[in-house]
Amino acid sequence: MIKILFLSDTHLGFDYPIRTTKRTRRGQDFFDNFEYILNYAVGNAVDLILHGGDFFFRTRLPELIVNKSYKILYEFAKHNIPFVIVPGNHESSRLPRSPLIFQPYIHIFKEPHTFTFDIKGKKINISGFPYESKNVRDQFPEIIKQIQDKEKQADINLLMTHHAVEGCTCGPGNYTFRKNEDVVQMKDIPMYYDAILCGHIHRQQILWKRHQDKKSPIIYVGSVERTSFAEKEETKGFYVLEFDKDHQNRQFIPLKTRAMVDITINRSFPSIQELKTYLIKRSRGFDTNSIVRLKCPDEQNRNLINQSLLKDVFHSDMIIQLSGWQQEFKARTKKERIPGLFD
Ligand SMILES: [Mn+2]
Repeated sequence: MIKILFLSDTHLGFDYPIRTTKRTRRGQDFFDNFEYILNYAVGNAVDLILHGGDFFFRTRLPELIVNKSYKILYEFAKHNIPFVIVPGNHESSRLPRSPLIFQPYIHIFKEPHTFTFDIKGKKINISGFPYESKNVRDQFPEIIKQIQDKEKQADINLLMTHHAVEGCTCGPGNYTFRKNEDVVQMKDIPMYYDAILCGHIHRQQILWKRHQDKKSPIIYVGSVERTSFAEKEETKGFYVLEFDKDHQNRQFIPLKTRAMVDITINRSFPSIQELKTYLIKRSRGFDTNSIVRLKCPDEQNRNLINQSLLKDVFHSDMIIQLSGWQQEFKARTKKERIPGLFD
């Protein structure tokens, strides 16, 4: 049996403090989940790890982030488990160079290509291509042809992409990707892959490519942490895929993530004390490390809120986002200088 671990969208560096700060930051959460997955791979004798892209949170990165991330990969490479990455849009289809990742066990797609592995007497082909920013819809068939030319059919054939495939969904309104130029068309997905492994869409989901009586799963594993409130209801995790003769088995393993919660203040309060009591009541039961989005459409209410009120109501491990009025609040309350709430 071959065990393959699939993860994606680690967005390393997201909200990671470069200078010291008193405010609670989320940066380490992303690293923690990434390292949790690598430890899982070692502890559970995984044969191969595949990363679906957006390894980093953006293209131009502080050296501290690059080194911190690559040192983790460098250490992991000592376990001799091959690690394959398909670069995503957040890293502009390429990862920063570094001697730390010139390792025989680290494989990064620089062009359409197939990496071949011999594991437990089985031949495994991992095909893929870096994120294509120009009209992937029309270019995809040609890209597949380039890969196909190099490909010899193996015992297990997988395709990796960092793109939306027609029919995949995201966001609170279940936005569905259809025919735009940044969407791969279902009809263009070849039938000969045992599975298509995708990054880019942060929601875990499985689509199916069907042809006659055959079908292949198109697997979105999602991100390892929530990067926006659009993902607040989504469970984050990673897949362990097991391939045994003609059988494949999938297990989605959830990760710990910070809760995202909303409070909307939609009645008016005569005094600061009454507003405070209301907010304390509303936030009762929230995890102490939640991300709280505070919506306050009424200007009179907004004017009652100051830094010390927020400090009194919310736990210091919480992250408070003022939806649409953060700048206004900062400007109005900057003289209060209560450390830790916002930088
Ligand atoms: Mn992403």
